[in-house]
Amino acid sequence: MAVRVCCRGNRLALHLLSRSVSHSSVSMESVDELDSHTRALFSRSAIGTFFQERPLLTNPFTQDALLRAYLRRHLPEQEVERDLLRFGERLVAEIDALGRQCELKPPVLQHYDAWGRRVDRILTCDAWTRLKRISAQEGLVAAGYERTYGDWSRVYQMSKMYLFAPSAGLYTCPLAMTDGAAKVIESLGVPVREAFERLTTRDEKRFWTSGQWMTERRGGSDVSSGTETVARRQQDGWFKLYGFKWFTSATDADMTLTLARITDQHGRSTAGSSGLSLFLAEVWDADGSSNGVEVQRLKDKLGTRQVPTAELLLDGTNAQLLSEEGRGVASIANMLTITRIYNAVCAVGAMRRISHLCREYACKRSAFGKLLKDHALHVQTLSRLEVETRAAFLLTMEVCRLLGREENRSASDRDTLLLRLLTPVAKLYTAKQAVCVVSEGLESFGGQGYIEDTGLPSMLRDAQVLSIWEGTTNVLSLDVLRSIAKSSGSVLRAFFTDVNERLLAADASAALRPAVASLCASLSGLERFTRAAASRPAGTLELSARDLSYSLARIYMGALLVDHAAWEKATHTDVYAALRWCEQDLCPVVSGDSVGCYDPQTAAMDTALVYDGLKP
Ligand code: UCC
Repeated sequence: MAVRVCCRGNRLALHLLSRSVSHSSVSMESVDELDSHTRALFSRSAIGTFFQERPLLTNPFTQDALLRAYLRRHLPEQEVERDLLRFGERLVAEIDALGRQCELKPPVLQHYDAWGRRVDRILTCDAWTRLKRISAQEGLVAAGYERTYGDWSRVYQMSKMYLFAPSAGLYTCPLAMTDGAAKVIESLGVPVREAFERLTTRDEKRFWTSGQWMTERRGGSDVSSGTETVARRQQDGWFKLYGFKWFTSATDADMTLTLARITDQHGRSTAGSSGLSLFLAEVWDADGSSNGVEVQRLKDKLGTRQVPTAELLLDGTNAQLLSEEGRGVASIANMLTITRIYNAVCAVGAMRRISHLCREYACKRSAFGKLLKDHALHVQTLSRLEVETRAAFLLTMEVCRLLGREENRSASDRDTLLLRLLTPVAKLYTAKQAVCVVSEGLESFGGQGYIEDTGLPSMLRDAQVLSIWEGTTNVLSLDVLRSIAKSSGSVLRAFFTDVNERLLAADASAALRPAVASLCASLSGLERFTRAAASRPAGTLELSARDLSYSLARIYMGALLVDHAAWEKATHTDVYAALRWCEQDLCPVVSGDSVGCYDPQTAAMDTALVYDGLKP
């Protein structure tokens, strides 16, 4: 009732307001009248009549022109389209709200029960538990192992994951590790059938998630010298683990893969990478008590607050050896490949979501007399975000395609080499893009982008982790160098051949010629740089690693955009996106080299600059 009275008052006040402003002279009487009606308009619960419409989430699959075109081109199964259409509706109607609840109700650690017993329970909200069930029902991990679509199975699975990620309250984190653990078990061929079956099931009652406990206090990125956890062999062939894990994500998982050093009968172990072995441990015993795991505390993080991240003391945790002794890092590398691909998928998912929200909002927000969508400068900004998102999408999907081919045993040698090279490239580059795109996206909402209960700020917080976990940008740039060195340059030869073939195929298109020309020039420059780098002073390659990785990413993304735009059913927007992408510096490593960025004296100058003025 009160509201209705207010509304009537507002209408009257508006009428009077418009009457009064149309007269040049206003009597005292009408000022009073105006005053009282203005009070009716702006007092107590009456706070004015204008309320900005919020951006609405609608089916993210139907809204996604590039995803739909990509699938029409490569995986035109009706069944896939129907599933993604249905899933898109479920995301809007159910999943998105669950993800938001996970942000609002972060996990807590209960150290003791009411009677003083140490219990170390990680209490998560109902929405988190429901997301686990939904993940199983939807086959979000299972689809990667059912291989229903042959070479394209990973593309199907990751298309779904990409739609899921921005609504899922970081449930993608446990799914990434679950998928990674399944991959390790499958590739090592070890007899842990129950674990594998549970990680890859669609049965929500049997579904397990896995953790990945790699990081220790000394460790961080340097897992090999930083891992102190030891494994003592038991009579029955199992091991007991003792150590302290400093960052364990989604610690409510059912099982985990972890690294430890096997000790001999005198308690001695081997230092370095060759001393590390890979273990599987179930986190909880059958009675619900933990398997020798004490949760010290949960981490207080910038973002990913939905995910319980813990410090763990392993005090006699029963574990099964999975790898050959001393082959821990090489064995867990398969998990890293999967989690790094997930990272890229989630990065693109975040970019796509913010771009869609921005463009939707621009259709309903007016400023300076017209909708934002009619301000050319605003739309130019959104168009730049769109180009970044498209490039990131195509690179990420290509990596998923290569993974699918490898798992379906149809990968050529070139596919395998490209998968090795492009996995770290995609992870490191899309993570950086996601931070920039999400940040710019928030800005396009003005002040509202900075307001917590719009749900927008958490997108930026969560994007920031993408360049940190699963290997920072520099660690992954060094992984790019590792892949080049380990393959004696074959990964680069595969790269050059592949890009050249794509460009040749696209050269017939006149509209794409400027993009192709720019890519050809950049590719030649990159080839010259990598050939010359071998004979340069030690340290040159390391100094150039980040710019080299960025060059690989930009050139490959350009080649994929051109390839997509050259498809006979491509649209003029596909061509425009390719042209715009190729206008930037596609090969920053050549630009950097031309101004001496990787010369030995530059390293000394960098040091002098960084430490300028530092007092001992
Ligand atoms: O756990 C974390 C958070 C969990 C959350 C997961 C969710 C993510 C999903 C996101 C979606 C939202 S964060 C912690 C993650 N930690 C890391 O990523 C570690 C970063 N550090 C590295 O990557 C380093 O480069 C190390 C640890 C791999 C370096 O180890 P080493 O032992 O010093 O390196 P080596 O000696 O070069 O490599 C040892 C072996 C070699 O094989 P062999 O012995 O056959 O020559 C390497 O070729 O491992 C092999 N190897 C690889 N193989 C190393 N890296 C790779 C690779 N990337 N691919 C294949």
